[in-house]
Amino acid sequence: MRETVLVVPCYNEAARLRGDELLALARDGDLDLLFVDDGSTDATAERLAALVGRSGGQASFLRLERNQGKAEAVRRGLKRAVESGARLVGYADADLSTPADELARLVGEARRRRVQVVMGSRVRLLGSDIARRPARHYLGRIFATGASLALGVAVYDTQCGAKLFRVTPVLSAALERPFASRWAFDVELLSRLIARGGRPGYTAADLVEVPLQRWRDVLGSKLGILAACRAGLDLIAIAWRLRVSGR
Ligand SMILES: Nc1nc2c(ncn2[C@@H]2O[C@H](COP(=O)(O)OP(=O)(O)OP(=O)(O)O)[C@@H](O)[C@H]2O)c(=O)[nH]1
Ligand SMILES: [Mg+2]
Repeated sequence: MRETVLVVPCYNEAARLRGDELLALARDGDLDLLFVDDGSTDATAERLAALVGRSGGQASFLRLERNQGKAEAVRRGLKRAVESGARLVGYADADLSTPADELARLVGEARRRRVQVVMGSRVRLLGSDIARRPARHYLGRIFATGASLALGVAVYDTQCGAKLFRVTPVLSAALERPFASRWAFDVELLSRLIARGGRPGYTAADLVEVPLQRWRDVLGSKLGILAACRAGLDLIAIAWRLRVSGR
């Protein structure tokens, strides 16, 4: 595999998957794609097989037999990418909510900067085009405040599905066991990466958020109000675990 591998978790994405744009990103950005078919029951597997077939060896896919949720799909993909010898790994949503050119910019930042983690951040600045439904935006602000309190690090947006990680022993250790949270796993992953107590890990200076110029809320999200509530509970559980057992 190439030095940079982008994991794309896919659950019933036959309709939303932006296959050609992802392949173009791989070609132009000199990276490999690893699709994780998360037990899809629609035509996702067929679409992925076709994409892999015309990727010139730049895409592969991992199939999970039953649906395990985005957290486990991403973890399994990242683990596979690390084991394949990649030096920089990351993940992005199949619907390209974070557009391909923005992903390319994040990859560039991660390659260039001396940091361990680069995260896309949906900051609504004048001059940028972050199209999110108002309810999502405000719920997101509440969630980010909770995430910052839980982590003890000020972070604007933990839930944007575009992140890159330098491959280090700290990252490998963080991917070892499944996440306890299904919907707040990005926060749980960060909690595993940040040094705490005597455990080695990153400081806030090792992590950067890059404000995105463009981001789109793509219809067809499978994240409903129930999942949003569960994400809140997940956050409380993460904060609790950090305070009580330090991990
Ligand atoms: N919802 C969901 N997504 C999954 C699952 N497994 C993998 N994914 C992938 O995770 C990515 C994000 O899915 P979305 O349903 O858009 O959820 P989201 O982006 O976290 O939330 P929204 O802000 O509502 O769009 C997509 O690439 C999905 O295919 C799963 O079990 N459930
Ligand atoms: Mg989405």
